[in-house]
Amino acid sequence: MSERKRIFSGMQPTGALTLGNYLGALKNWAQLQDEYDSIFCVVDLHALTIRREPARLRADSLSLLAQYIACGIDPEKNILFLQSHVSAHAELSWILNCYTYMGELGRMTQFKEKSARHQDNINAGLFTYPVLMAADILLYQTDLVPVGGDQKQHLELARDIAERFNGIYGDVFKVPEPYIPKVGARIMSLQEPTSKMSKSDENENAYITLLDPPDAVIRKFKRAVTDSEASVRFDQENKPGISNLMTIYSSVTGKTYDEIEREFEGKGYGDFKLAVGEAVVEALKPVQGRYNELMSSRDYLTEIARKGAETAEYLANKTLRKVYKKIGLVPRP
Ligand code: ATP
Ligand code: LTN
Repeated sequence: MSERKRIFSGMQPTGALTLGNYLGALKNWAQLQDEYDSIFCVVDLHALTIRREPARLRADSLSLLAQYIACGIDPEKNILFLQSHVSAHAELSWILNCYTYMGELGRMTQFKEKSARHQDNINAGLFTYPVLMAADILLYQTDLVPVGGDQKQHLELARDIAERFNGIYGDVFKVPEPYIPKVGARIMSLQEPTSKMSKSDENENAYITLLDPPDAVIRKFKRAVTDSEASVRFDQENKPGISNLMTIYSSVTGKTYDEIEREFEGKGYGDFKLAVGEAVVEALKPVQGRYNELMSSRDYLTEIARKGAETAEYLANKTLRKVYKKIGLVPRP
């Protein structure tokens, strides 16, 4: 690889991606891929923290790879692979567990939220999830990690772990920086605009997926929860629903909030919701077309994953060997 700076990011194969995943992260991956050496991972090991049907997990993993490519991630220019194909992730994760404190992990908002939501399965993996994420990032000497706003805390922990480790053993890891978009870092639920749009929401009217057909997209936007004031104006605090729709519209069309306010001056919410829906349908059309093509060429997808894992493994093992040596494990004769 060249001397360009490096990006690493990943998503869990837990079903079709939402507009939140796209606007918060994937759109930036696509924009940054020309400037950076990029590694994009399907983090299938992370997805095990929630009980899944094996066949579903298998199908979702290749489907996620296809969604990355359909959203414009070029498999010729970037490394695309499945986390479980490179064993260094699990290995470094164990090591880093020994350099991470219970207190730090207990403070993670995502752990608190997920353990409240899955009370019947608060497993140790859910607790150490951010350590595996730190391993993902640190293995590749990553400069920049493009993610949505909800991952900021996990990234700060990854930085703390890297600095702690480097403090003891010298410069082993590059300390990564987060890359979080100014607009779209936190797309909210269409039904409950004060909580995050999430693909695991029980109410499917709460989220738009990249694979939703046009009529579903329009219907979900029409039903989006708003306020009773009937003026299209950005005010996150008092008008979270409308502000969220404005964020989506702005991210998809590139229009500023001021331009949007002017465009819908004197018009009702019905017109605005329809315009947002139509803009999203337009944006998703090419993505869905490419996705369907890719899903019918399974061999092409598995070949990308195979090649990606090969390169990723080479890079990851360089770091892992260095770590093993630094901490005093005897090199394999
Ligand atoms: P969950 O079902 O737990 O909500 P998720 O949608 O957060 O899962 P992940 O695979 O964990 O899915 O997240 C992938 C990426 O999408 C991360 O970078 C995350 O920050 C980003 N992301 C997720 N939801 C949103 C959202 N509502 N707005 C902006 N970015 C988001
Ligand atoms: N925890 C992330 C997914 C993730 C990730 C990563 C993101 C796992 N490993 C490495 C960036 C870099 C999430 O979005 N829930």
